[in-house]
Amino acid sequence: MAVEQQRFQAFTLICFVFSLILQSCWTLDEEPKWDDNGYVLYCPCMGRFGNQADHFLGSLAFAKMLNRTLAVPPWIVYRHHTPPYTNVHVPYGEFFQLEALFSYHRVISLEDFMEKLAPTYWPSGQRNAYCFESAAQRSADKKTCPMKDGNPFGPFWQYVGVEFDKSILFSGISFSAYNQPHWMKKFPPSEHPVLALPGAPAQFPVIEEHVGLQRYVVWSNKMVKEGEEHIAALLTRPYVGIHLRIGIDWQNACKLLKDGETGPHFMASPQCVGYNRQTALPLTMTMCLPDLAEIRRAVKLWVKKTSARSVYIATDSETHSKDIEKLFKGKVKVVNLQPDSAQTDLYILGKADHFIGNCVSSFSAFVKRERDVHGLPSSFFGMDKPGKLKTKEEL
Ligand SMILES: Nc1nc2c(ncn2[C@@H]2O[C@H](COP(=O)(O)OP(=O)(O)O)[C@@H](O)[C@H]2O)c(=O)[nH]1
Ligand SMILES: *[C@@H]1O[C@H](CO)[C@@H](O)[C@H](O)[C@H]1NC(C)=O
Ligand SMILES: [Mg+2]
Repeated sequence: MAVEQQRFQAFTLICFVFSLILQSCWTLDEEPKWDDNGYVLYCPCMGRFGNQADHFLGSLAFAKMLNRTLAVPPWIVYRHHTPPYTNVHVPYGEFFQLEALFSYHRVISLEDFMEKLAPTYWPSGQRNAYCFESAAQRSADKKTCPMKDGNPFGPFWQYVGVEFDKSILFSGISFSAYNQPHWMKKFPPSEHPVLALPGAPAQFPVIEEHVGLQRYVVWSNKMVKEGEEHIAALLTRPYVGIHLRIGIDWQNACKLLKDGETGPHFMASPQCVGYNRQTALPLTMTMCLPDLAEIRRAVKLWVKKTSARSVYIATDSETHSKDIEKLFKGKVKVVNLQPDSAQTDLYILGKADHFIGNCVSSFSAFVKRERDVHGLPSSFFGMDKPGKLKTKEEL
């Protein structure tokens, strides 16, 4: 009996301690602590996923530079041709692990920031918008930041649940490391706890210094599971993944290059021509908009080099799968999924044994950066060896 009772007491004690631990974990999880060094908020309001990802890396670096917590925004997905025909705001954690960012810098999801911190520490009535004077020039009184003007700006802050009370303008300052002291002096966190910006505090394309931050962008378990299932079901290794960026918007973009209205630095192209403007390699039309002949040439080359048994085609429009199949007389399986979510394509391309991307595309750039982190090989249409002028291929 006494033994029974002792056991019972020990059990209660253990339960009690356990519940305390659970409780404190729970409270930690429920109540993130306010950061006295302040926050950076921004709208990923420029471009689609690839552009937003480039901007994300720069913004992460900017927040770290100011030692402010980054409120990580959702991805803006434009669904104008499929239901619900509006912008969808996808929390960062749906695609990637928020926790993986912690090893670089302090972050919180913008959704959590709004739900758990904003009501107490950034209440309505104290919500300042920060923007360049030049941006405010477009407003009626020339002094108001255009935070919610038009799409995607309006729907974004609507989703976040923010009305801005006041605008604070700045000029003659950039987001580069050189300006760090200026930012600290101009906007000390004690007086400006939350820097809310209409766009990313970063450049497009991502600067060379920040390319490596890709290592902290780690797929969510959900994406890994889904992606791995597709790979297992559809593909036989080794497989070559290709990104065909050839749709009508891209044809129009590449016209600028054709018409000589842009130099070798055009959108994401520094990833293959080099970041230095003085030493950048030429950017050719084939690199921007590969024709069928180039697509066939490159696929054939890399399938042969890697002894690939399948080819995965991700595309913004046509797949050219019949033409590619013909190259191998049925010996190589040619797969395209045309998934509902572009991230599925990104995942599968990222895991390929070889990747052929489009040098000018930031969608390709995302894949290239991720593969570089993991030491996986990539090339581009029109450039078999990134960063090298001509390649003597021994096919
Ligand atoms: N699923 C899928 N979508 C693509 C593909 N290529 C382009 N897209 C879509 O087109 C968008 C292109 O915009 P962005 O990501 O900014 O890259 P960029 O315009 O090529 O620099 C992507 O975000 C996708 O929504 C592709 O291969 N697969
Ligand atoms: C950066 O911010 C963190 C959290 O607020 C703080 O603990 C740390 O001391 C700060 N670092 C510097 C260099 O100010
Ligand atoms: Mg784009």
